[in-house]
Order: sequence, then structure tokens, then C-alpha cells
Amino acid sequence: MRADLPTPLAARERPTARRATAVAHPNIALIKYWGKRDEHLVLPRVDSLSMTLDVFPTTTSVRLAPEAGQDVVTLDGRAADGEALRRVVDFLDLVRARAGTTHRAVVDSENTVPTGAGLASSASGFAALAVAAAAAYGLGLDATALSRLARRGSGSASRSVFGGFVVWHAGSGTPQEADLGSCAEPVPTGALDPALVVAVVDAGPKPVSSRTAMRHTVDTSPLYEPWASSSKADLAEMRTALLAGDIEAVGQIAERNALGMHATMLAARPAVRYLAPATLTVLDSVLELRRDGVPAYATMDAGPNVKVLCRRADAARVAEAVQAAVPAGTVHIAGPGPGARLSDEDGR
Ligand code: 2P0
Repeated sequence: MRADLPTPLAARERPTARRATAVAHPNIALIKYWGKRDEHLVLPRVDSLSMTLDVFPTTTSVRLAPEAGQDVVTLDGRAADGEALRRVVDFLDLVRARAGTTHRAVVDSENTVPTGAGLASSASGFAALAVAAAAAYGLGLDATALSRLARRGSGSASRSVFGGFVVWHAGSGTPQEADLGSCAEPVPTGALDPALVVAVVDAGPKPVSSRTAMRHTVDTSPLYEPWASSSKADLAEMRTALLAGDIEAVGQIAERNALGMHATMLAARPAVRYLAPATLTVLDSVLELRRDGVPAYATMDAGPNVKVLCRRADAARVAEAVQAAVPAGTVHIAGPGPGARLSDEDGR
């Protein structure tokens, strides 16, 4: 008996090894996402709006490894463990459930953004993972479905699936209905030639994850609900300002929305404070630019770094002023960037 020959059934069961690589860029919210209504489904309490950047891409490859007993995840050349590994494995479990397979994967992800520095590495990371994993497992999803899927890895990743200015709808109704409705889409804009000057004043990891901080803020901050309702009005005004190509209005709305979000955290009990002395130094330099007639407006995320919105034509001057304010910091100029996409690294 030739027991070593594969039977037709065994041959059928052997999957086609699939591999895909995707690239995604981070995004910076001008109307912030802060607070969830459903932790498991990653449903936000508020709509948010962002600009996808053309700097700091994440490249992620996913290779199905049917022979493997567990997922192998490498982040920036190091084996992932703990919370980072758990989040990737949970995400792959979701993809596997949809693909109807239990095959493990080998994931390799390279970030060019300083991880954990409040520069949204989880947005580019999970957007790239969603696109690569969906392709490797053969899900055949369109961009909207990819955005919905990326959201489950990290909320802000739903926005990085699209390029340029993007709105992420909170979704409404039952959790199941909101799960369907909560995805991102591009936002129409008028003539706008924007830049975001990114001032990295501290590239170290943040003391509290945004996931933990937003939960704590929703649970304890008396300022959370007022901010969330004013954020709705901010979003409506932001859409009008973008359509009009009015960079000053866009900047004013973004700055007040971000400062309001930080106010909710400062009022949490106990307070969560991401803003550092160097953050305020940059904010002062932005005020000074405005006094000198340069439209420049600041926004900050879950970290001390500052992103300054301005006209592309003013970006070099803004970068110079910000760099002079924080000589020890690193300053980058970003423009609007592309949505997440498969790369042709795999011969596509
Ligand atoms: C934003 N941030 O809109 C806001 C502003 C930080 C401050 O999205 O828990 O890493 O994975 O959904 O996406 C950071 O939150 O949080 C974030 P999870 P995520 O960009």
C-alpha cells in the first residue's frame, strides 16, 4: 500500500498558500475620535474627520502558514508579544472567521512612524494589516468593507483606508446596525493646498494608551458629553469649510476641537494629561505665527506632539518657526497622502 501518496482529499484540504503586502499611511484627525459606545465592535461615540498623510507609511505582509500552530507576528523586526500580539491575533481571528478557515499566518510589519508617540501608528498599522490580511485570506472586500474591517483593529485605522480628507461615521441604531454603518469615506473639498507640520517633541512611548484614556474619560469626565455634542457641530462646520477651501476656518475648527478633547481628559478623575511643556511652547509659536499673519493652527492627539495645519506655501516658514521653538524636537512636513493599497511587492 502506498501510504505516502497524498489522497485526493488531503490534496483538496491543502490550502493554496497566499501572501499579500499592503502599504498604509497614518492620518491626523481634525475632528477627533475620542470615546467608544461599544468596545468589542470598536464603535465610536462621535463622527471624526481626518487627513491621511503622505509620510510615515507602514508596510505589512501577511502570509498564510497552514502548517503553523500559531500566528507569528514581527513588528519592526522584533517578535511581537503581550498586548500588541494579542491585538493582531484577535484581528486575524476575525478575518479567519469570515474566510471560514483556521489557518495561521506569518505577519511582518514595518513602521516608519515612531510607535506609540501619538502619531497614529495603530491607524496605518491596522489599515495595512486589514488590506493585506483580507487579500491573503481571499475575502474580496471593497474599500468600504475594508474600512469597516480595519476599524475592528483600531478605530482610527478605518480612516487610513482612504486618502486625503476622510470622515468616519460613528454609525447608529443597534450595535449590529452601527457595525455596518461605521466606516469611513472620502470628504469632498474645494481648492485647498494644505500641509501638516508635525513637531515631534517626544518620540517615546506614551504613558497611557489612547484606548485606556478614552474609556477613562468617558467614564469620569464631566466635560465629555458637552465636548461630544459640540463636536457634532464642529464636524458640520468643518465640512462647509473644507468645501469652501477655507484653510483658516478649517484650522480654527480643528484647533478648538482638539483643545476641547484635551479638556475632557484634563477634567477626567484622575486627569489624563498628554500635553507637555514642549507642547505648549509649540502652541505659543503657532499663536505667534498667526499674529504675524500666517494661518497656522495646531492639533494634538494622545501624546505631546503637535501637528500644525497651514497652507503648503507657508509650510517651510511654519516648520522653521516650530523648530526654533523646540530645537530638540524633530519637524516633518506632510501633505495629503493616499489610501491603503496592496503593494506590488508580491508580483501583482
Ligand atoms: C483620533 N485618536 O481621532 C484620536 C484623537 C487619539 C486622539 O484615534 O482604541 O488608536 O484602537 O480604537 O484608533 C487614537 O485611537 O484607538 C485616536 P482604538 P485609536 O485620531
